[in-house]
Amino acid sequence: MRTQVAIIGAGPAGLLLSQLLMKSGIETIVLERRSREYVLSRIRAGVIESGAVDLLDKAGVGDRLHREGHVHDGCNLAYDQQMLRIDFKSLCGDHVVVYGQTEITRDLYDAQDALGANIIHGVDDVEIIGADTDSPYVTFKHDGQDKRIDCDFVAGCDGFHGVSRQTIPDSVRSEFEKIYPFGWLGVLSETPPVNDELIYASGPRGFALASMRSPVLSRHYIQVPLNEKVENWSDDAFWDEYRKRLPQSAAEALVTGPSIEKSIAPLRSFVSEPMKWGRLFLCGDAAHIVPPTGAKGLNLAASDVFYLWRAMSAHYNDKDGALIDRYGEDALARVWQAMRFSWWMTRLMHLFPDDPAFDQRIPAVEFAHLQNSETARRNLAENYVGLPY
Ligand code: RFL
Ligand code: PHB
Repeated sequence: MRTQVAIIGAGPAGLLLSQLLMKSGIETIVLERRSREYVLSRIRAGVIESGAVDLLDKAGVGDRLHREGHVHDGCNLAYDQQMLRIDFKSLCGDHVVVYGQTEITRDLYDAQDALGANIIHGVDDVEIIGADTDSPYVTFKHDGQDKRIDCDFVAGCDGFHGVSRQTIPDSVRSEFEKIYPFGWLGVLSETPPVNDELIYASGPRGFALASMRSPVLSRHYIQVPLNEKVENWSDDAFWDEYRKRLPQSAAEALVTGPSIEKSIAPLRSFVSEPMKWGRLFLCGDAAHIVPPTGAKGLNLAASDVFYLWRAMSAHYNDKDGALIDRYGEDALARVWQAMRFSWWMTRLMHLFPDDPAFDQRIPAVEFAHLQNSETARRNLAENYVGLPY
């Protein structure tokens, strides 16, 4: 087989890249380890920056998002029962849209089907060969047979556990990592949200987040120790703890019900550099992970895809290779901004019980500063809604 761009991974990064490239007249083949049903069953992000919405519109997959997604002009921080609204609209004239990653993935699959995309599911043993030469290729197993795709470029969109990043030799690659001493226990339930906007709550029992997908579908998270097991959390135990961590008005509004998904995700900050090695380009979680507190994971995958699509369009359609050479620098500049913000918001809102007493005093004064200073709130708002591409 031969194509122009071989894409490893059919998560949001891989599917969106394939969709944008195909619409620009560039050929792709997407290789995905899992089945389509599995990819579509993953419950993940829910807050979409308006820059990512614009990109989904450019890809021709924004219609359902505009119909069914919910525009949020603000969010709330609660600190020991005190609520502070961050009014995105008045502070920076922008908003975010609440629309599940699962729905975005479904919209992308539908759009890719309509374009006749070649997405091969259930592949094993993917290897990227010759990425530092002019004739790279990808080998893999499918239906028990060895296969090979020759291509111009390889896009590594295969998430944190994929093979693409490992293809870059250790001598070239630098990794920057911070592991946090807790995870998020998340529950999805067919119940109305406790509030019409998100509430990020910090208090003596730890962090909680009240989020949502729709007026009848809610997403809830609590901070739990890193070694916690999901089996130890019955629905009742979750709701009891969650209620205790929410501000009173939200706790009173809480409607509980059976969980339809429950899982624990560890929190980490991670960046691998470079994001371009020869003809291999990393996009999304393959190159970086943020703790979910700033809602940036999926949004960063989208901005990487934007830079790569722009670069490849210039290369194929305008015969201009300058943006291809700069892809890594362009993407990483925005990645590090989101790293800083996600780390800062994680420090602000969570308990770090093993930190020195000095460090533990800082979040309360940060919160007081946010309450007293419009400049501080604007800083938060501008980062939360997403820095420009
Ligand atoms: P994905 O979504 O992980 O997709 C990568 C795809 O590559 C496939 N794959 C391979 N395919 C072929 N060969 C291989 N060797 C392969 N190895 C892997 C995988 O099966 C998969 O289909 O990465 P992508 O596209 O970069 O998208 C990034 C986002 O998914 C991610 O940033 C966010 O979902 C992060 N994230 C969250 N972000 C938020 O903003 N808010 C959240 O609430 C939130 N919750 C989460 C999350 C990520 C989680 N993960 C990864 C464990 C909750 C979880 C559980
Ligand atoms: C979610 O709804 O899953 C969500 C929202 C905001 C975050 C993280 C996750 O910061």
